[in-house]
Amino acid sequence: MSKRVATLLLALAIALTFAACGGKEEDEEEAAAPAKPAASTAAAAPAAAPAAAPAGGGATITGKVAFTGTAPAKEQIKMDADAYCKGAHAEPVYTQEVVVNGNGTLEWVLVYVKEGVTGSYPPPATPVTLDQKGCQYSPHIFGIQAGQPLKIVNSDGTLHNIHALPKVNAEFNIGQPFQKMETLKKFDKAEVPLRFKCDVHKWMGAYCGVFNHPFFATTNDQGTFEIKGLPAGNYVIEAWQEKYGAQTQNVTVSGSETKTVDFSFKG
Ligand SMILES: [Cu+2]
Repeated sequence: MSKRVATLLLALAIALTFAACGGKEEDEEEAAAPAKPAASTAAAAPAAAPAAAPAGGGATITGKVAFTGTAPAKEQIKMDADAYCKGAHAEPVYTQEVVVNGNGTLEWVLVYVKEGVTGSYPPPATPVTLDQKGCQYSPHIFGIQAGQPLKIVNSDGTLHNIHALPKVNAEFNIGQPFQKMETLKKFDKAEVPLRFKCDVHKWMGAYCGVFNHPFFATTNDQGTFEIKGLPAGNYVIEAWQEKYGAQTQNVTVSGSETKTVDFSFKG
């Protein structure tokens, strides 16, 4: 019995020692953090720059992309050419060139700051994933930074080949014959739009915008978008839709305000 008590006391003592050490380390880190900028003035600045916050600000641009006029008839994709693709869907699949949401807005519109960004925004190390799933690209439209990794994934048990068709970046065309294959690519220069197609399944298509900054978004199934972290300034905002083209609007933001910029495309 006494041996057991001793063991318990020993365990408690060890636990307290660890807790004390942990606490001390935290305190040291907390104390060290604010002191850093003062201690290592100019030399530390470039090292800190790649973090998410550096040149950014606190303003937000949000809005929605409306659709007016007559929506084009939904076009069903016939996947009969590939039994795997056909078997991957229990429900009919439609093209995503024009997707009018139930609330009269458009999905898959790329909205981005076209002009006005100053400062440097190094590309994130985190990749953007472009999946091939059910013989469709996911996402259909997306933004990526120049130099940011693009992870191309084949979630299907059939051959896809991903054929990027840039105008200013380097073209590539790679086959992914097996399920779960992954390929990392990147684009070096800003370019909007940049098309992808699959030479095996002619219905497969996707677009991305390549930017030198992180201020871009794609409208969702409510037709809305949000661009956060903008520094104060005057900006030209562009909305690009693959069938209806591009529209621009000017906006000025300051501080941590949120400005609304709505667009409307006519069918
Ligand atoms: Cu394919």
